Amino acid sequence: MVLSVLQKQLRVLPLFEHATIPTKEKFALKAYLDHNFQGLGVLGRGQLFSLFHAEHLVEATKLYEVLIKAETFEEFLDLCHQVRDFVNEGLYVYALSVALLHRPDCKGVTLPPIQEIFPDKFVPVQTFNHALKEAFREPDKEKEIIVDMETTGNIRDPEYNLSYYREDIGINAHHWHWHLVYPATWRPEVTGKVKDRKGELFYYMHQQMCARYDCERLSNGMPRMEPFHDFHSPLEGYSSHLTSLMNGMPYPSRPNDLTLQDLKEVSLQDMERWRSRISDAIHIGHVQDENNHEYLLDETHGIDILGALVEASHESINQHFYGSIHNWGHVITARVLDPDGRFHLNPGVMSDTATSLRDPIFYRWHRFLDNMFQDYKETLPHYRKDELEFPGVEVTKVLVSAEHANNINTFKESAVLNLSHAYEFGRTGDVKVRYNHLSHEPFDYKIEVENHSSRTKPATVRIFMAPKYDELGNELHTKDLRRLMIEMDKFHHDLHPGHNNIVRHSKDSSVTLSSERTFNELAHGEGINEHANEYCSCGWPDHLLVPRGDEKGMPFHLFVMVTDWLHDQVGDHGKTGICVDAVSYCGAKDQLYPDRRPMGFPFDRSIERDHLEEWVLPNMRNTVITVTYHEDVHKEHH
Ligand code: CUO
Repeated sequence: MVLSVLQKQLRVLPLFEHATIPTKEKFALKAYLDHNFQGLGVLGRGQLFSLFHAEHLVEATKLYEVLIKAETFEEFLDLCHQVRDFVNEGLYVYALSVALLHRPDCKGVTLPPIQEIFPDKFVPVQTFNHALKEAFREPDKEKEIIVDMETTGNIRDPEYNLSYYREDIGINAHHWHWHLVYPATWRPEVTGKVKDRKGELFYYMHQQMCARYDCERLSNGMPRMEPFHDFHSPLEGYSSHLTSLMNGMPYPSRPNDLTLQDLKEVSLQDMERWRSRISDAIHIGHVQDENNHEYLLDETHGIDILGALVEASHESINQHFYGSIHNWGHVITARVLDPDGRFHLNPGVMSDTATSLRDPIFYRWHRFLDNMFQDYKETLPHYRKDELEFPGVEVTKVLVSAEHANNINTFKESAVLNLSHAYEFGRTGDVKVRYNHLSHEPFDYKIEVENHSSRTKPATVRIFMAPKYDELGNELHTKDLRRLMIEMDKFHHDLHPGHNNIVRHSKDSSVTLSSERTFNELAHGEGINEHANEYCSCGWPDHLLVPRGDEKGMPFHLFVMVTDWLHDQVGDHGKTGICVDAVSYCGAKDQLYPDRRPMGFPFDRSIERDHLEEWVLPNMRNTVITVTYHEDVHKEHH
């Protein structure tokens, strides 16, 4: 019960109801009386909190560390009550969420969906307005009201074709939760918890988001994205139609052809300097800390070191020298309309992890960073045969079983989002928004494997997909193909001697979140479950597991590889069973990343053959399947 009180702390509405008007003096007094509050209350209420902005992060880190370190649960709760009326609203929700995820006495508490806490970060303002009007017009105050989500553009902007994807509520919520689980400023020495391979996961999760975006572009007949590469080139425009509930001002729209400007905190020249220092380090093969101590970018740790350096996170070897190129990239892009703050505009969507995926520049920016990571991967040798093979194991057949064999159907599905937890409509009936999202039919992978030995062999099954053809209809070669390979699933399976039939359902994917409970379900106690099905709200949405494909049936490679689990395992997977639902992109909470291989293996390094078929070994199998999009089919989400 106490835990559900805590979940309700995350409701934004009461933040307005109870807030005494905070004054600097009042807070200064509070900070003076209690050292816990020193350094808090810096970011004003109503300002948009950005967890890419160094100063905001310092304050948020201070708060979540205080909350995590509170010795008893009562003390923790008391601190929450004391601070919520004084600190910035967004910063409070972020810090409390991080604390909830990491306090041992909050085990089993499920975070409410961020889209219900801050629907203004997910729903266009004209839809809010529409909902308000309907709520006002309807005399029966108990009646539920549902309005349809408005669009944010039209097809005169070719990028609008992808808006259903970029503005999808599930992927934006995933991104918010990912950054909660992996705060850039996480200090294991203070919190007592090490986040295994955090830098590498930063690289891999964002690499996969870019790969998935390009699969979606090709599905829509669009060329793959053009990576960002020049800090002085004009940018494409974007309008999110979002307005902040916190301060009533829009996330500004960016017209076409603006160029990035210096901020007082960081200049474009700083960014360019950091880029060349990182690039030099990659080519020399080591980075150096502030004492000129060198760290090799070797096969085992190189990518983890680089991920932390590029982000930059607390683990960066030398933030002073290599900067914080990724985080400032978000901020500098978000502030392109008001770089010196003279107009008091909100920053654009790029500054917020719950909104940044909406903007086409997000993917181009992250692809630019990914190109650096790939430069490093290019310095590593190709995988040798003995690193790829699994002697005595042969994958003989792979089939996707759905309505039609080796075809997956996709379509649009509608779902609803409740606005009533964040917005006061003056009625008891809920006010909801109906929106459409892409989805796919459920399917099974049927994989036949021969174990030619006489012993049971524990195995890891790895499944990837990538489009067969590029935007011009040419077959993709491994050089480009490997960067489009999206992870679909990865799981453990014991191979008995002889013939094995493996059946795996799409819902069980290690990439996706199995389900998400709404605020109302949580309020009825369904969110607290200390024994089973615990998860941390981080995970790719199941409805976007499969790229859209096209109306004709778009060919995709379905690549299956079986490796030796005895080699892959890390020793403690499954130890506690907390948050192990979507491990591929989110890791396993408080555990080692449950796969010893480099993330993205075997496609993380360049492949010496042009054609996938020439490279596959008996423990791999490549099958071509189709993904068919049905414009006319429309389903309700249950
Ligand atoms: Cu997740 Cu740039 O880190 O968005």
